[in-house]
Amino acid sequence: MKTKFNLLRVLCLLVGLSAAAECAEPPSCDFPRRNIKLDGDLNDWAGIPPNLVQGKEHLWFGQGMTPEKWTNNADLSYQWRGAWFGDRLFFAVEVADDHLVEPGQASSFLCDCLEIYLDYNHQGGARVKVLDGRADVFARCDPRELMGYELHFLPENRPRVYLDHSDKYALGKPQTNRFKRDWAGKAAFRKTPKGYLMEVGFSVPGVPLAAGKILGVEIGVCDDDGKGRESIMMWTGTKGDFWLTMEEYGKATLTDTPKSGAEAGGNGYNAKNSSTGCRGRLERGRAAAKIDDWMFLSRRHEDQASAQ
Ligand SMILES: [Ca+2]
Ligand SMILES: [Ca+2]
Ligand SMILES: [Ca+2]
Repeated sequence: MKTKFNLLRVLCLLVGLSAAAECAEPPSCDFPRRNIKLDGDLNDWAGIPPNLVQGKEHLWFGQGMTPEKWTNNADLSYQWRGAWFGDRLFFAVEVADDHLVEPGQASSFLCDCLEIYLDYNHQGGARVKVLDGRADVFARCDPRELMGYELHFLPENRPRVYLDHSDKYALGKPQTNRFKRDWAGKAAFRKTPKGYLMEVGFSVPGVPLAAGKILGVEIGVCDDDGKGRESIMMWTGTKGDFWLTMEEYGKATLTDTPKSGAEAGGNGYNAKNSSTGCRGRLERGRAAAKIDDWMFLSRRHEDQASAQ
């Protein structure tokens, strides 16, 4: 009987694996064409479904961050949306964070901080392509080497912006003026009952936009609750080196017409049904766990067979 029971479990796991395999790609969403006013009021985003980033599957670990330092979705979680108009990209990020802390760490990314990663040609590969053979990728910043961008935004009344590693994201060396001047950039911030929201828009220099264009996108939000950075949550749930490689970024397609929540991709999120749709890599993570389970069960099955 035991053997039959285990065989049944193995079969169930295999069915689960094939279902998960259909969702093995990174997450994707649409950026509808819509002009957005960057004023901290999100009414102009109505009808665009948010991508939900909630739950421990989205945590990235390393650099002193461990699972225990994240309590729950009230400690840190978020949802985000994207849009485009002309040559500008827009992002709205609503963050739940129980303690919004004034930036006080040495680097922007060690503070409460929004990070946007852009693979503007959706080419994957290294985000910084070293031309001079140096070992330390970030020892200098050559604009010709930037295959993609890592942007940081600090949640404060006049958000400081960091564009690249010219000054290694040192807190005291923001690039906000360059963001305004060269990127036609603007960032708005507002406190909310559960945390804060940020609404940002910019034109990536030299990158024209058009309907149908696909961007690689990764979003991260860092959390400092007063004792330094404790957590970062990634949209894709990657556990990889997202600041170095664009291989696992999600896919954002610029579309001409807004779509309803059910059609628009994203996480398939709407208020009544937050668990539908393809969750991309998170499903793959679960699939990996199931493979381990399956191998474990197989071994157990073999053990039992040889014992009989
Ligand atoms: Ca607005
Ligand atoms: Ca927090
Ligand atoms: Ca915080």
